[in-house]
Amino acid sequence: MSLKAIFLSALTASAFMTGAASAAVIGIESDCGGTGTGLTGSSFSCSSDANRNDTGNIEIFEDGTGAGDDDFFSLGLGGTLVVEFDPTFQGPAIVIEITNASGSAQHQEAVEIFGSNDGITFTSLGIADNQSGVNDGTRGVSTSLSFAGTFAFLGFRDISQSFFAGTSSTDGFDIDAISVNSVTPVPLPASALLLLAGVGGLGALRARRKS
Ligand SMILES: [Ca+2]
Ligand SMILES: [Ca+2]
Ligand SMILES: [Ca+2]
Ligand SMILES: [Ca+2]
Repeated sequence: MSLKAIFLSALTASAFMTGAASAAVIGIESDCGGTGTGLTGSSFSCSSDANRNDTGNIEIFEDGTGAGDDDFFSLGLGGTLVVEFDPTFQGPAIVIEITNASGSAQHQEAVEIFGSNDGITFTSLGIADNQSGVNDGTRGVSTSLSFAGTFAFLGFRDISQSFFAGTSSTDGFDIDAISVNSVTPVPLPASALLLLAGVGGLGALRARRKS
């Protein structure tokens, strides 16, 4: 089964929340809350807490704004998450991580973030971690990631153990909320539409003359 088919078959409206009025998140898949993703690594271990394996805890915003609400999804150590958007998005992307305490040094966690346009080939966009992000003073650490280009898929792969040697993390990077900037499709100007209509009319005329 192709990844696209997996996304569509796994699509459930209740599985995620969208912040924008025009819902443009068309799929979400994860190792620990679903059936795997195009980013799946050789091994991963998920949280033993079922609530942390619920991707519905991730609020997704597409207007560049957004805030966490303290419930979250744990990627799992080495685990991945992929969200598909339509229309596409551009940077910056914001991800809000949850720490057990403000800037907890015991639960160091990090994630590599990827972009893709086909859900198969992923490009690394950067890394977020809960030690260098902006702490909101309670539990959320916000990281804003700038990158070039537009993408349809946003991917995450937990790298806590390789990024922080000796971390005590047992369930990897914890995602409270995600925000991207949707790329609004540019409508064709009226003159272009008239031109297209004219070209179409010409073709019809030619077809009539030939017959
Ligand atoms: Ca929530
Ligand atoms: Ca955490
Ligand atoms: Ca965690
Ligand atoms: Ca949340």
